[in-house]
Amino acid sequence: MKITLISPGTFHSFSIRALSSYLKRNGHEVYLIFSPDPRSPLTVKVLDSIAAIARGSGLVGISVMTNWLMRARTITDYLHEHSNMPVLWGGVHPTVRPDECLKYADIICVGEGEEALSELSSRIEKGAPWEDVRNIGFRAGDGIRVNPPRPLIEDLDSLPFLDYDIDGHYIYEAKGIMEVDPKLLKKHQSTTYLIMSSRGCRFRCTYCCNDFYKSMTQTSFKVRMRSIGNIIGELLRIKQEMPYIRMVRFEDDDFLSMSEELVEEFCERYRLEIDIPFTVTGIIPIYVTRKKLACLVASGLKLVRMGIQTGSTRTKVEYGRNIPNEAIIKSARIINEFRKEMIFPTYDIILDNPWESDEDLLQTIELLSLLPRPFGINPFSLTLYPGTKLYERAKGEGILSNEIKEVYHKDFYLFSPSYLNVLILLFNLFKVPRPVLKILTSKGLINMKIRFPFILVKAMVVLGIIRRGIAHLRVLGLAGLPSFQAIKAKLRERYSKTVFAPRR
Ligand code: B12
Ligand code: SF4
Repeated sequence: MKITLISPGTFHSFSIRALSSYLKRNGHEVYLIFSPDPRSPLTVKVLDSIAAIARGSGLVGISVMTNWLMRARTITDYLHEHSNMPVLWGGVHPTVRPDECLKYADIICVGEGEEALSELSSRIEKGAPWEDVRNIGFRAGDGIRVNPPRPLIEDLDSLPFLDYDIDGHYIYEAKGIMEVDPKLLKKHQSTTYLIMSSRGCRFRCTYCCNDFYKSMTQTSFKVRMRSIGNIIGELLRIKQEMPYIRMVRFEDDDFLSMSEELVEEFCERYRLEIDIPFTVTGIIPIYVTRKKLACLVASGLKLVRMGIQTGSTRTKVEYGRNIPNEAIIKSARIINEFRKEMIFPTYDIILDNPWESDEDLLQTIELLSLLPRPFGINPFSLTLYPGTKLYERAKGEGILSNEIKEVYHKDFYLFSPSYLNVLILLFNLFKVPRPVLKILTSKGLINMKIRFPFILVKAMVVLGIIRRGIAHLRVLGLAGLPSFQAIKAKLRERYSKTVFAPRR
């Protein structure tokens, strides 16, 4: 059967590439459409082209994160107006908000999609009833019906690699839809290849979807790992098919939860068979050990991004990640031992938490002042995604007055330019000397509740990017440096206005 899958906001969609390979292996004909930019306008021309590519599909599937809901809706409404193809939504938002998504989509998939979509497609193709397929939901009578979840796929090695065959792949941008050819693939792929070696996380932070997933599937805190051979196999293929890849980026929720023995096995094979510099974007402090780091650095690890989120003892408990500051400092010190071989690490910090007091933020500032330099900060404005415990708390306390604005369309890069937030951002640029910090954190100054002009925050962010660029050049030269296109896209993603409605 012909199936068209759409990623409305990223070219690096693991989900639709994984689903596509799985469906192809089961004999289906799959077309993929990507929007590399979640803010590119959905013009009527673009929507017409999507409808034309999808024409004749037995199913059109859209991957939906919360911030893509309106885009998914625009595409779905258009397809409903101009065709009779059933539209199926899957991904994190339909999983946490099935009722809301079924106002627009004909069918939804909750949780993992490979087996559910494949079974659904085969049944539709044969004209057989599909209403009992597990993980699938649909409108029934006055309400909705969501079938029971199926067990998670335990053997990740049994899944085919991501679909990077460019036949039948399209990209849409404001100027229209283009067929992916090797040149366009290279342009959007840039020089970095994104990979996941596992699914799941041992934690269940109260602002993250993992908490919901675990309750839904009644699973423990297990991380499902691919075998090292399987990961190396994917990368060997990429090395051969995309010789321009200069950097591999592991996007796992928690890459370092691997045992030291597994890390050693990975490092040995990676160094011998792949030998491309790599970065790891998801690190939880308690899993950092000197042995793991030394081994990874010797195999080409060049950058790590670690989640700190807060230095406040109280907030840590509320976030469900009670990692003591001593453990964070210890991990940061270990990472710092490798500063000559690596680009300085970056640490995620969550700002704008409505339940945090000045005292909590001062504890975060204190923690940052104790971390060995150099490092950078990724400041995020707390976004209360549906399905998370913090969202439920905020709803219960009446904190969210306009969910569309404050959640669905929230820009988590745009944090409030308050005095203490800007003070935290200073650590992204340089070491703040203790005596200066003492003055800056004095009660008198804090109580003045100064708010800086937003342009200052933007300037600080840009300076931070320049600082990272210089560090990158020092360690890696031009290898793996994002292309001008990629930087432009990133800045656009951060600072341009989102367009949801179709434009004529
Ligand atoms: C890798 C990743 C990314 C990648 C790719 C994102 C993507 N959508 O493909 C990148 C780096 C681009 C990214 C960016 C962002 N991400 Co992100 N990301 C992840 C991460 C770590 C893994 C997702 C993944 O690819 N898993 C592997 C694939 C195979 O699984 P999957 O996506 O869940 O897909 C399966 C099912 O959901 C289902 N499915 C998915 N789509 C569809 C479609 C159909 C038709 C069907 C039938 C089934 C189906 O089947 C798939 C296969 O089993 C998750 C955390 C997590 N653990 O899920 C966060 C997560 C998805 N990201 C999140 C967020 C918030 C973002 C950002 C908005 C901000 C940020 N933190 O950087 C940006 C958005 C960028 C943008 N352009 O809009 C949130 C989303 C929350 C929400 N409610 O929407 C998550 C859940 C993390 C969290 N905080 O809870 N992200
Ligand atoms: S550690 Fe990261 S991925 Fe894991 S539950 Fe917490 S926020 Fe989510």
